[in-house]
Amino acid sequence: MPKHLTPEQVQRFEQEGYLNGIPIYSGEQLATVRENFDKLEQAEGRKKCEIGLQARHLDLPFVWELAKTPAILDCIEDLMGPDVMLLSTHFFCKYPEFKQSWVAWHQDITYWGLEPPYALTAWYAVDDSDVENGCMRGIPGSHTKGILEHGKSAIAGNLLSINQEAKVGQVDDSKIFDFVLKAGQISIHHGHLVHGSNPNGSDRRRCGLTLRYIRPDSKPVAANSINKPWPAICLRGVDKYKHFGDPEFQFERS
Ligand SMILES: O=C(O)CCC(=O)C(=O)O
Repeated sequence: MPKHLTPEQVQRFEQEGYLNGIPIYSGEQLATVRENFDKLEQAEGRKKCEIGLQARHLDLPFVWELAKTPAILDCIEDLMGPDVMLLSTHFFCKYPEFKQSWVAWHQDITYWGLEPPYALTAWYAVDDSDVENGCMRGIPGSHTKGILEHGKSAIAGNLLSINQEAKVGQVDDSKIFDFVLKAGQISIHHGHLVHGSNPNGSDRRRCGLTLRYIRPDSKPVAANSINKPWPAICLRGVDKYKHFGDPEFQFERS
């Protein structure tokens, strides 16, 4: 039996490549994450917060706590098995004043330099995320089609690290899934799922924290899109491969 998901959810994930609307935090925990992010935003500035906050679980306890939240890890374990490593964390924050910012269609795993190329992302909604403020969107079932060719986007404002864009051709709007989430919920997507997001057309912030998980057998074999070694760490089960060095934390972690 799965630990957190239903067998139907596990099956749906296999078919569609994603799950949506899984409640994780509410009440005080939800508010604490939001307060912590608001402070971080004040300290770092909004431009940096768009996509400049990578691997901050190494210096911010609230990000570390989220990454190892048992309910999230239970879901990940249900989908990938008992050995779970955190590859990294990355905020994606879209503000009303940066009207051009969007995320082109892409598959996460393309530029991560991992072999086997397998990863899952839990996208934690710090804020409510909906069609108006540019929630994530994805193409159901696209994770089964292998890795597509990626080129450069011709449209300004693509937040992805090297302006990558998957060559998906014309996508039928009626087939696209919108990841509408309430703050405190997560979606989970497969590393091969084609996904992206539109600009924020509202007057509200849309902040999400991506938590990237892999199995210990995935090995870093090529350069990656963050241009430094992944700060991967085992959170569940056993890492018998030791493909990654121990990341340095800037606080006494529990
Ligand atoms: O948050 C977004 O708009 C996009 C997130 C994304 O592309 C990802 O999780 O890889």
